[in-house]
Amino acid sequence: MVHFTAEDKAAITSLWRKVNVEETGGETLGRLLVVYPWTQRFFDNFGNLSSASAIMGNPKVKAHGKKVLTSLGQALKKIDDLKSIFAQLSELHCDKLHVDPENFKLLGNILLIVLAKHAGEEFTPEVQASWQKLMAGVANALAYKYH
Ligand code: HEG
Repeated sequence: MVHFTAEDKAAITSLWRKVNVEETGGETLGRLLVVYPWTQRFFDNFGNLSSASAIMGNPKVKAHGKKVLTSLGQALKKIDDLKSIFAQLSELHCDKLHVDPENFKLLGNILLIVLAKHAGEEFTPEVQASWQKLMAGVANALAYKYH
């Protein structure tokens, strides 16, 4: 189980306060679909995903990216209890969406890259370590109900 220290929590929330969920969410999901094109198969009802610029400008990608980051933001309020926070979403991604849980790790790492790009100096090694821990915990929680 991932344990978050007081320093982790402070580092996570201080960066989170500056995140625009729509912009960062859209860029994260868009880059996931560009960098790992096989992830596009889960979004075959999203319209035009034919090129990097089509993906990055696709309004459904932006809207869904916002949804994912909003859900992450909710989870931050109960960071010591990620497993219960994500229990329902874990069941949904497993039973209904059939998303391979490996993809949660990929998305976490893409999010880290997008955060780093926007945060500049504030993205210290310590901040990165806390965020990597968070996204590992989230990926773990989302995979927990898989069977
Ligand atoms: Mg998932 C739906 C959260 C990673 C594919 N995802 C959703 C929903 C939320 C969510 C809140 C809406 C659920 C609902 O409608 O009740 N997703 C979420 C988080 C993370 C994540 C927090 C990781 C941090 N999702 C993820 C990944 C993939 C994926 C990596 C696939 C590569 N999600 C996916 C799909 C849907 C959702 C296909 C349904 C989209 C739709 O058609 O509306």
